[in-house]
Amino acid sequence: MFLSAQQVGEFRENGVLIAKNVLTEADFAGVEAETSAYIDRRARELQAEGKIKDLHEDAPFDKRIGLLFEQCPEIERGIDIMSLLGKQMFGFLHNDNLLDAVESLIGPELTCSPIQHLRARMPGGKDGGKHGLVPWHQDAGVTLEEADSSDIVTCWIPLIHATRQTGCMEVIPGAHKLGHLEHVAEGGTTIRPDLLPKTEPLCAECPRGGVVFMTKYTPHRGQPNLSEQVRWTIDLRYQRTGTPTGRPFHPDFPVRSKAAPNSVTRDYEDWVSRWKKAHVDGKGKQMHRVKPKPAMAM
Ligand SMILES: O=C(O)CCC(=O)C(=O)O
Ligand SMILES: [Fe+2]
Repeated sequence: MFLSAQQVGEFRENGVLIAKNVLTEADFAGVEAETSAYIDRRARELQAEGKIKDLHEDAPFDKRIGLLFEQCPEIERGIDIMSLLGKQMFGFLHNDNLLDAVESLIGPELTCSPIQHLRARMPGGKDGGKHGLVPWHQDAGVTLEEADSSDIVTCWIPLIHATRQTGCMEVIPGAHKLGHLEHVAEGGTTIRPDLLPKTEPLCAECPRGGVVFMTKYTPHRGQPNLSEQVRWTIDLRYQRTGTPTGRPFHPDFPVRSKAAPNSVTRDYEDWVSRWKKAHVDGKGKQMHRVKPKPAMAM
Protein backbone atom coordinates (compact mmCIF):
# COMPACT_ATOMS: atom_id res chain seq x y z
CA MET A 1 0.00 0.00 0.00
CA PHE A 2 1.48 3.34 -1.04
CA LEU A 3 1.01 6.03 1.59
CA SER A 4 -0.98 9.20 0.93
CA ALA A 5 0.72 12.60 0.80
CA GLN A 6 -0.97 13.36 4.11
CA GLN A 7 0.54 10.26 5.74
CA VAL A 8 3.98 11.08 4.39
CA GLY A 9 3.59 14.64 5.73
CA GLU A 10 2.58 13.28 9.13
CA PHE A 11 5.64 11.03 9.19
CA ARG A 12 7.96 13.92 8.39
CA GLU A 13 6.33 16.20 10.98
CA ASN A 14 5.98 13.74 13.86
CA GLY A 15 8.70 11.20 13.10
CA VAL A 16 6.07 8.53 13.58
CA LEU A 17 3.15 7.31 11.50
CA ILE A 18 0.65 4.63 12.46
CA ALA A 19 -0.66 3.35 9.13
CA LYS A 20 -3.58 0.92 9.21
CA ASN A 21 -4.33 -1.80 6.64
CA VAL A 22 -0.84 -2.01 5.19
CA LEU A 23 -0.68 -5.81 5.43
CA THR A 24 -3.28 -8.49 4.84
CA GLU A 25 -3.96 -11.80 6.59
CA ALA A 26 -2.32 -13.58 3.64
CA ASP A 27 0.87 -11.58 4.25
CA PHE A 28 1.17 -13.01 7.76
CA ALA A 29 0.18 -16.62 7.05
CA GLY A 30 3.55 -18.01 5.96
CA VAL A 31 5.57 -16.45 8.77
CA GLU A 32 3.09 -17.57 11.42
CA ALA A 33 2.97 -21.13 10.07
CA GLU A 34 6.75 -21.31 9.91
CA THR A 35 7.16 -19.93 13.43
CA SER A 36 4.47 -22.26 14.79
CA ALA A 37 6.20 -25.26 13.24
CA TYR A 38 9.47 -24.25 14.90
CA ILE A 39 7.78 -23.78 18.29
CA ASP A 40 6.11 -27.17 17.95
CA ARG A 41 9.41 -28.88 17.13
CA ARG A 42 11.25 -27.18 20.01
CA ALA A 43 8.42 -27.94 22.44
CA ARG A 44 8.65 -31.64 21.59
CA GLU A 45 12.43 -31.61 22.05
CA LEU A 46 12.08 -29.89 25.43
CA GLN A 47 9.36 -32.36 26.37
CA ALA A 48 11.74 -35.22 25.55
CA GLU A 49 14.29 -33.59 27.87
CA GLY A 50 11.64 -33.49 30.62
CA LYS A 51 11.48 -29.69 30.65
CA ILE A 52 7.94 -29.35 29.28
CA LYS A 53 4.96 -31.38 30.47
CA ASP A 54 2.02 -29.95 28.53
CA LEU A 55 2.57 -29.23 24.81
CA HIS A 56 -0.59 -27.10 24.51
CA GLU A 57 -0.92 -28.34 20.95
CA ASP A 58 -4.31 -26.73 20.43
CA ALA A 59 -3.44 -23.30 21.78
CA PRO A 60 -3.52 -20.49 19.19
CA PHE A 61 -0.41 -18.67 17.96
CA ASP A 62 -0.97 -15.73 20.30
CA LYS A 63 -1.05 -18.01 23.37
CA ARG A 64 1.00 -21.14 22.81
CA ILE A 65 4.56 -19.90 23.28
CA GLY A 66 3.43 -18.10 26.47
CA LEU A 67 2.02 -21.33 27.92
CA LEU A 68 5.23 -23.17 27.00
CA PHE A 69 7.41 -20.35 28.33
CA GLU A 70 5.78 -20.70 31.77
CA GLN A 71 7.08 -24.27 31.84
CA CYS A 72 10.44 -23.64 30.23
CA PRO A 73 11.80 -20.18 29.26
CA GLU A 74 14.23 -21.88 26.86
CA ILE A 75 11.37 -22.12 24.35
CA GLU A 76 11.89 -18.54 23.23
CA ARG A 77 15.50 -19.12 22.23
CA GLY A 78 16.03 -19.26 18.52
CA ILE A 79 12.80 -17.61 17.37
CA ASP A 80 14.40 -14.35 16.26
CA ILE A 81 14.84 -13.73 12.53
CA MET A 82 18.61 -14.23 12.39
CA SER A 83 18.37 -17.45 14.40
CA LEU A 84 15.36 -19.15 12.83
CA LEU A 85 16.40 -18.02 9.33
CA GLY A 86 13.06 -19.09 7.86
CA LYS A 87 12.25 -19.10 4.17
CA GLN A 88 8.83 -17.56 4.79
CA MET A 89 10.40 -14.76 6.79
CA PHE A 90 12.91 -14.12 4.01
CA GLY A 91 9.92 -13.78 1.68
CA PHE A 92 8.21 -11.43 4.13
CA LEU A 93 11.25 -9.13 4.11
CA HIS A 94 10.37 -8.54 0.42
CA ASN A 95 6.64 -8.01 1.09
CA ASP A 96 5.29 -5.67 -1.58
CA ASN A 97 2.55 -4.16 0.54
CA LEU A 98 5.13 -3.16 3.13
CA LEU A 99 7.72 -2.02 0.58
CA ASP A 100 5.15 0.18 -1.22
CA ALA A 101 4.67 2.08 2.04
CA VAL A 102 8.41 2.30 2.70
CA GLU A 103 8.98 3.49 -0.89
CA SER A 104 6.52 6.32 -0.19
CA LEU A 105 8.85 7.47 2.60
CA ILE A 106 12.38 7.00 1.20
CA GLY A 107 12.07 6.20 -2.49
CA PRO A 108 12.34 3.04 -4.62
CA GLU A 109 15.98 2.00 -4.02
CA LEU A 110 15.50 -0.08 -0.91
CA THR A 111 17.84 -2.24 1.14
CA CYS A 112 16.74 -4.44 4.02
CA SER A 113 18.81 -3.72 7.13
CA PRO A 114 20.05 -6.71 9.17
CA ILE A 115 18.63 -5.02 12.30
CA GLN A 116 15.49 -7.12 12.17
CA HIS A 117 13.57 -8.94 14.88
CA LEU A 118 10.70 -11.27 15.58
CA ARG A 119 9.76 -10.75 19.22
CA ALA A 120 7.42 -12.62 21.53
CA ARG A 121 6.62 -10.61 24.65
CA MET A 122 5.17 -13.03 27.11
CA PRO A 123 1.87 -12.32 28.88
CA GLY A 124 2.15 -10.23 32.07
CA GLY A 125 1.14 -11.67 35.36
CA LYS A 126 4.17 -12.89 37.23
CA ASP A 127 6.68 -10.19 36.31
CA GLY A 128 4.24 -7.32 35.66
CA GLY A 129 4.60 -7.72 31.90
CA LYS A 130 8.25 -6.70 31.94
CA HIS A 131 9.55 -9.61 29.86
CA GLY A 132 11.86 -8.24 27.17
CA LEU A 133 10.96 -4.62 27.88
CA VAL A 134 12.97 -2.13 25.80
CA PRO A 135 13.85 1.26 27.42
CA TRP A 136 13.68 4.73 25.79
CA HIS A 137 16.01 4.83 22.78
CA GLN A 138 16.37 6.02 19.23
CA ASP A 139 17.21 3.32 16.71
CA ALA A 140 20.21 5.47 15.75
CA GLY A 141 21.47 4.74 19.28
CA VAL A 142 21.60 1.01 18.58
CA THR A 143 23.62 1.33 15.37
CA LEU A 144 27.25 2.26 14.91
CA GLU A 145 28.14 5.82 13.83
CA GLU A 146 28.70 4.69 10.22
CA ALA A 147 24.90 4.86 9.71
CA ASP A 148 24.56 8.49 10.83
CA SER A 149 23.98 9.76 7.31
CA SER A 150 21.68 6.88 6.28
CA ASP A 151 17.96 7.48 5.99
CA ILE A 152 16.53 4.50 7.86
CA VAL A 153 12.85 3.74 8.38
CA THR A 154 11.83 1.42 11.20
CA CYS A 155 8.70 -0.64 10.57
CA TRP A 156 7.11 -1.99 13.75
CA ILE A 157 4.61 -4.65 12.77
CA PRO A 158 2.34 -6.20 15.40
CA LEU A 159 0.95 -9.67 14.72
CA ILE A 160 -1.77 -9.00 17.28
CA HIS A 161 -3.80 -5.86 17.94
CA ALA A 162 -1.22 -3.83 19.86
CA THR A 163 -3.02 -1.87 22.57
CA ARG A 164 -1.91 -0.33 25.86
CA GLN A 165 -2.99 -3.60 27.50
CA THR A 166 -0.86 -5.85 25.27
CA GLY A 167 2.00 -3.37 25.44
CA CYS A 168 2.28 -1.25 22.35
CA MET A 169 5.13 1.22 21.98
CA GLU A 170 5.35 4.68 23.45
CA VAL A 171 6.77 7.24 21.05
CA ILE A 172 7.69 10.92 21.48
CA PRO A 173 6.24 12.75 18.47
CA GLY A 174 8.27 15.56 16.91
CA ALA A 175 11.40 14.71 18.91
CA HIS A 176 13.14 13.25 15.83
CA LYS A 177 13.91 16.85 14.89
CA LEU A 178 16.42 16.97 17.74
CA GLY A 179 18.65 14.54 15.86
CA HIS A 180 20.83 12.10 17.72
CA LEU A 181 20.59 12.15 21.52
CA GLU A 182 23.38 10.64 23.57
CA HIS A 183 22.68 7.12 24.82
CA VAL A 184 24.04 5.33 27.87
CA ALA A 185 24.21 1.64 28.78
CA GLU A 186 21.76 1.50 31.69
CA GLY A 187 19.51 -1.58 31.68
CA GLY A 188 19.95 -1.71 27.89
CA THR A 189 21.03 1.09 25.58
CA THR A 190 18.90 4.09 26.53
CA ILE A 191 18.72 7.87 25.99
CA ARG A 192 20.63 9.79 28.69
CA PRO A 193 17.72 10.48 31.09
CA ASP A 194 18.30 14.27 31.28
CA LEU A 195 18.14 14.48 27.47
CA LEU A 196 14.78 12.75 27.14
CA PRO A 197 12.31 15.31 25.70
CA LYS A 198 9.53 16.29 28.10
CA THR A 199 6.81 16.09 25.41
CA GLU A 200 3.88 13.83 26.30
CA PRO A 201 4.52 10.42 24.68
CA LEU A 202 2.07 8.92 22.24
CA CYS A 203 0.72 5.45 23.04
CA ALA A 204 1.22 3.94 19.59
CA GLU A 205 -1.69 1.50 19.50
CA CYS A 206 -1.77 -0.35 16.19
CA PRO A 207 -4.18 -3.00 14.94
CA ARG A 208 -3.00 -6.19 13.23
CA GLY A 209 -2.36 -5.29 9.59
CA GLY A 210 -1.10 -1.85 10.56
CA VAL A 211 2.50 -0.69 10.80
CA VAL A 212 4.15 1.91 13.04
CA PHE A 213 6.76 3.72 10.94
CA MET A 214 9.50 5.68 12.71
CA THR A 215 12.65 7.56 11.80
CA LYS A 216 15.99 6.53 13.28
CA TYR A 217 15.83 9.56 15.61
CA THR A 218 12.32 8.93 16.97
CA PRO A 219 12.52 8.20 20.73
CA HIS A 220 10.48 5.11 21.62
CA ARG A 221 10.19 2.37 24.18
CA GLY A 222 8.16 -0.78 24.79
CA GLN A 223 5.26 -0.93 27.22
CA PRO A 224 4.65 -3.89 29.54
CA ASN A 225 2.41 -6.64 28.26
CA LEU A 226 -0.40 -6.77 30.84
CA SER A 227 -2.64 -9.02 28.74
CA GLU A 228 -3.02 -12.78 28.45
CA GLN A 229 -1.89 -12.71 24.85
CA VAL A 230 1.65 -13.02 23.56
CA ARG A 231 2.62 -9.67 22.09
CA TRP A 232 4.13 -10.90 18.81
CA THR A 233 5.85 -8.29 16.67
CA ILE A 234 8.18 -8.08 13.71
CA ASP A 235 10.39 -5.01 13.58
CA LEU A 236 12.33 -4.29 10.40
CA ARG A 237 14.40 -1.46 9.00
CA TYR A 238 14.80 -0.35 5.39
CA GLN A 239 17.11 2.26 3.94
CA ARG A 240 18.38 3.61 0.65
CA THR A 241 20.62 1.08 -1.11
CA GLY A 242 24.29 1.92 -0.82
CA THR A 243 24.04 3.60 2.60
CA PRO A 244 25.67 1.98 5.67
CA THR A 245 23.39 -0.01 7.99
CA GLY A 246 25.35 0.49 11.19
CA ARG A 247 25.98 -3.26 11.41
CA PRO A 248 28.70 -3.78 8.79
CA PHE A 249 29.33 -7.39 9.82
CA HIS A 250 25.67 -8.46 9.35
CA PRO A 251 24.04 -9.15 5.96
CA ASP A 252 21.92 -6.51 4.24
CA PHE A 253 20.46 -6.94 0.76
CA PRO A 254 18.52 -4.92 -1.82
CA VAL A 255 14.80 -5.71 -1.83
CA ARG A 256 13.51 -3.22 -4.40
CA SER A 257 15.04 -1.17 -7.16
CA LYS A 258 13.67 0.85 -10.06
CA ALA A 259 17.15 1.73 -11.32
CA ALA A 260 18.56 -1.82 -11.26
CA PRO A 261 15.75 -4.38 -10.79
CA ASN A 262 18.19 -7.27 -11.26
CA SER A 263 20.11 -6.23 -8.16
CA VAL A 264 17.26 -7.40 -5.90
CA THR A 265 18.32 -10.46 -3.92
CA ARG A 266 15.88 -13.35 -3.74
CA ASP A 267 18.50 -15.98 -2.98
CA TYR A 268 17.34 -17.53 0.28
CA GLU A 269 20.28 -19.95 0.63
CA ASP A 270 22.73 -17.08 0.20
CA TRP A 271 20.98 -15.06 2.94
CA VAL A 272 21.14 -18.06 5.30
CA SER A 273 24.81 -18.68 4.66
CA ARG A 274 25.67 -14.97 5.04
CA TRP A 275 23.91 -14.88 8.43
CA LYS A 276 25.65 -18.09 9.53
CA LYS A 277 29.01 -16.59 8.62
CA ALA A 278 28.05 -13.32 10.36
CA HIS A 279 27.26 -15.19 13.57
CA VAL A 280 30.88 -16.36 13.58
CA ASP A 281 32.56 -13.17 12.27
CA GLY A 282 30.38 -10.82 14.38
CA LYS A 283 31.04 -12.62 17.68
CA GLY A 284 32.15 -10.17 20.36
CA LYS A 285 31.83 -7.15 18.03
CA GLN A 286 30.34 -3.94 19.43
CA MET A 287 26.86 -3.44 17.90
CA HIS A 288 25.61 -0.29 19.65
CA ARG A 289 27.57 2.97 19.69
CA VAL A 290 27.57 2.76 23.50
CA LYS A 291 29.67 -0.04 24.94
CA PRO A 292 27.56 -2.36 27.10
CA LYS A 293 28.58 -2.32 30.77
CA PRO A 294 30.63 -5.37 31.70
CA ALA A 295 28.68 -7.76 33.91
CA MET A 296 29.46 -7.17 37.58
CA ALA A 297 31.75 -9.76 39.07
CA MET A 298 29.98 -11.49 41.94
O1 LIG B 1 8.91 -3.86 20.51
C1 LIG B 1 9.33 -3.04 21.32
O2 LIG B 1 8.89 -2.92 22.45
C2 LIG B 1 10.44 -2.12 20.94
C3 LIG B 1 10.90 -2.37 19.56
C4 LIG B 1 11.88 -1.39 19.08
O3 LIG B 1 12.58 -0.73 19.79
C5 LIG B 1 11.99 -1.23 17.62
O4 LIG B 1 11.23 -1.88 16.90
O5 LIG B 1 12.84 -0.44 17.18
FE1 LIG C 1 13.88 0.56 18.58
